[in-house]
Amino acid sequence: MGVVTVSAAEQVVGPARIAEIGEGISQDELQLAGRNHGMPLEAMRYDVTPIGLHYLLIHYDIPDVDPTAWRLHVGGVVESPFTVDLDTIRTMPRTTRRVTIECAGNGRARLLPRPVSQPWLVEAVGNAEWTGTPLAPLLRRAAPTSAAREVVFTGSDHGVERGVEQTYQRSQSLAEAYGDDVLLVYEMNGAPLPPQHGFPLRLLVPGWYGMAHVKWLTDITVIDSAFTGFQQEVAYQLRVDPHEPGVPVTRMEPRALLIPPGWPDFMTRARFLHPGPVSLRGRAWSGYAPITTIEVSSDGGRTWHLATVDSNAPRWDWCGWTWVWEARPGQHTLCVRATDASGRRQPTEQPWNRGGFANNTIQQVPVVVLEE
Ligand SMILES: Nc1nc2c(c(=O)[nH]1)N[C@H]1C(S)=C(S)[C@@H](COP(=O)(O)O)O[C@H]1N2
Ligand SMILES: [Mo]
Repeated sequence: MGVVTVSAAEQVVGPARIAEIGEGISQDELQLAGRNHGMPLEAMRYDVTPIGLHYLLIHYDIPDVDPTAWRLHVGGVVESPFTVDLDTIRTMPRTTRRVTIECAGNGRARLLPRPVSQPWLVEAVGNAEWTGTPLAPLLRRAAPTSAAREVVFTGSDHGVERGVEQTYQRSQSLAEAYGDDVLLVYEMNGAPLPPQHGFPLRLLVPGWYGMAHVKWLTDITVIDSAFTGFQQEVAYQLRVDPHEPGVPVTRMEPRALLIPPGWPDFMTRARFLHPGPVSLRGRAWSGYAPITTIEVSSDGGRTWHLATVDSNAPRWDWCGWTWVWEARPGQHTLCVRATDASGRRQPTEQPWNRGGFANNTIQQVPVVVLEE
């Protein structure tokens, strides 16, 4: 199997475009937004996101996979390369885990200036119950040689991005790939993985932004160098200047989101509600450390109040939080911010980079509380 592609870094790849100030969302961005939908925020009411409400991000096309012909190849710098079919993977030790996945580009469309790509607002997240088998035993069976350094995961989807023709590929360090929580999954919410989420098999690296969870997996290739594929070295790097080396995008920064209360206006989605006590709730997650504190503000972030956090959530499951707001007539801006046990806290100022990645700026929800 020819799996590890020509280094994208060796090709001449132009920087992604940044929109002019005031430039509207284009037809190209609208086309992406239609294919790759977000999770309606009210779906945070469900502990596990129903499959059709989970966000989607598909760089190219959903590949046409024949499950009877499909095989997973494990090879590269290993003593014992092997190939397995789906039925065999299903007989391997089985684990189910709730894992929150968020796209690294979540929040991009609100950045100023706006990086031109999939124009997410804040809905690029979902929390599913994934079932599969741990990756580590398969790696051990292949027996990486002493030269092994990284593991490349290849999907079967193919396309072109900024002039580079490619098959979707991402790598992990050998240590990260051996992690206890890393799974090869074939079920989502108790059903076979649906086509849009990676049928028949996807990689799950809990805690990491979406791009790491390679869908439509066909190849696991151990390599003796640092992987330089497009999705590793060109995309998913934090850069302000297009020519700087970049910092790789890895784990999810902490974020809390609020289920917008009341009822929305159809076009603007501005919110209205009646005065009185309102139970505000939502979810929060971080790929670095458990969530320790959720604070809510009803005055645009001037004053903050401690919310009650459900700290019993399993590690990679988003945690619920609630706070009762005494809503008085008038206009208000509701905000929520999360802090995790590593000390990371959501910023007020946007963390701007050219890709619009890892932007966990505090969510703002303007509401109008009506007169009695
Ligand atoms: N093979 C492959 N895997 C992929 C992608 C892709 O386009 N192709 N998109 C990635 C990105 S950027 C994200 S955010 C998540 C989205 O997962 P979901 O569509 O199941 O929510 O899948 C990741 N895995
Ligand atoms: Mo993503």
